[in-house]
Amino acid sequence: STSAFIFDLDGVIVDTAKYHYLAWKKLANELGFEFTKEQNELFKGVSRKRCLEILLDIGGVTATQEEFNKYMIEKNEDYLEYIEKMNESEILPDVPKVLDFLKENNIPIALGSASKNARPILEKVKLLSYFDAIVDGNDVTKAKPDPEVFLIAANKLETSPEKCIVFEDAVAGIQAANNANMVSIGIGDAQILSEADHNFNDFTEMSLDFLKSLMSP
Ligand code: B16
Ligand code: MG
Repeated sequence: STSAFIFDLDGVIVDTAKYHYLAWKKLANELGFEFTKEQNELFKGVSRKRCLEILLDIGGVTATQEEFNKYMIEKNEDYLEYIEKMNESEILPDVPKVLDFLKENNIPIALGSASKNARPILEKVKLLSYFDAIVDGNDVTKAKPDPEVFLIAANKLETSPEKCIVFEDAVAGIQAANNANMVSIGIGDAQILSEADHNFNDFTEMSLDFLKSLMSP
């Protein structure tokens, strides 16, 4: 089988973390407490349900199951209002260049994201057609650092895990890639993503020669 590339969404292809933050902050304020940008770091790569559990913990708020479900819906509706206004200008630097290069080399490409909103976001920024497979929050039962999301992606691309290269911005995502026996590439702070096989601040720092070197002959 050939090599394949798997992209995380939030923090790798687009910066939707800022919209997640605004929506969580609104909910926190409504519940009577503050939610900071620093605290939002803990939410990266984490499922919506887990994020709400952490948020309520931060605020020291207890919720009934009914309230919990209501907060989940409220947060997502606010988040979707931001997504609605997204366009190509929000694609992170050099992402199209990397996707085009992989396409030119006939390399299969998958998305491996914790988000249940991955498809509409890729549609909004007009990148959906690049992906041969999409695995997102609707497909998985176990969250990163469990390797499930990336293993399903490898399976869909009909390649073996060892042939897969994963781009991730979250610690749990790098761990998930490592747990899947894939090559892990950290996009972001190398100190935070120190478990990755390779590190880059963003795609502008990654040469096409480096990408080529990851492709099996
Ligand atoms: P949703 P990724 C993750 O996306 C985000 O980093 C995380 O902050 C968010 O809570 C999660 O998706 C779920 O998103 O509420 O849209 O289902 O980084 O795995 O692409
Ligand atoms: Mg991410």
